[in-house]
Amino acid sequence: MDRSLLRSKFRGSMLGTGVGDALGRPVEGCAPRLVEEPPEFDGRYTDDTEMTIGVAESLVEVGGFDGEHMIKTFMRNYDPKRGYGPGPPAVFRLIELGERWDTASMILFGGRGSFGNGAAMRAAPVGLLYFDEPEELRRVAERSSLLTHAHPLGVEGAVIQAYAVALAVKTNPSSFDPRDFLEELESFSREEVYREALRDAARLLNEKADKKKVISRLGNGVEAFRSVPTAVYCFAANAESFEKAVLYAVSLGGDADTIGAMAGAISGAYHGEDKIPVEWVKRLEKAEYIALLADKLLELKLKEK
Ligand code: F2R
Ligand code: MG
Ligand code: MG
Repeated sequence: MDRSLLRSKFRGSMLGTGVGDALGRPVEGCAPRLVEEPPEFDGRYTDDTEMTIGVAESLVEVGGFDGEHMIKTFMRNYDPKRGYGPGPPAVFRLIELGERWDTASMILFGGRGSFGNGAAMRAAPVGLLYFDEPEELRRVAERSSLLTHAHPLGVEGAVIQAYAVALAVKTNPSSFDPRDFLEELESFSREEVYREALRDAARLLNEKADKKKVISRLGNGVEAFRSVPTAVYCFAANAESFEKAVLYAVSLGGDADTIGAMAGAISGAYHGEDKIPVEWVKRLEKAEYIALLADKLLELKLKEK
């Protein structure tokens, strides 16, 4: 693939995360019926984008994955005003109190670890850097997830989100089939909960299901398994337009910023930067820096070759 197309796709995915997150922020936690109009876009992003920036910064600064560096980057960037779930800040506190960085997340939720979508929502940079190396993608998605989300379903959510971004980078929109896309994700997944949800997503596509049915079958919650397949579906059912995919994602309400961020990451990787409405990118906080991180991820990718 030519370098300028890859650059546009890397930028599209990173900016798409920020745009989807900022668009969903004002309606996070709302019932879908309250999100009938597109929310006002003020460009302010939340923990989803802050952590995605952290993943990208760490991969770029180290030149690959280093768990201790990545968790310290999350801790350095942590701004409580960004609306974090309870899990990650609890892990940061445990580490500050002397807990080991590589086991702290396992203490959460009675020793089961978190299955929240907090690792999946930040997985786009992993999907970009390893878009043509599926085994390495899985390894890094798992290990970067484990830093805060140790439950197998939290981890697998991050793997699927990263792989969806990777597939979107590789896909040429002129020959895209959403059913093949869902099937490939399903065959990559190692957890039956996700395989079943991805099969459900394909059925919903065939049925041209309404929003109520999509929410009741796939979910719009904070659990990774009730939001990652939903975000994938939002992209697959609206692949013709970035704008349509993210507006549809946030219109589902519930965890709207996160479903918006994940659908935006996939859709942005598929369409590239130029298909994201210019007004949204102009208003997005730190858009230039986010685009620069995308460029640095691409430089690193091309250096590896
Ligand atoms: N936290 C929010 N939004 C709340 C409102 C923010 C408000 N607008 C504001 O500005 O203050 N959003 C962000 O959190 C979600 C990601 O959460 P994450 O990082 O996964 O957190 P956590 O705590 O690990 O998991 C979330 C919840 O899931 C349930 N849960 C997880 N594992 C569980 C387990 N093993 N057993 C039982 N329950 C489990 C818990 O309720 C967790 O608190 C994103 O939406 C992001 O935008
Ligand atoms: Mg958020
Ligand atoms: Mg959220």
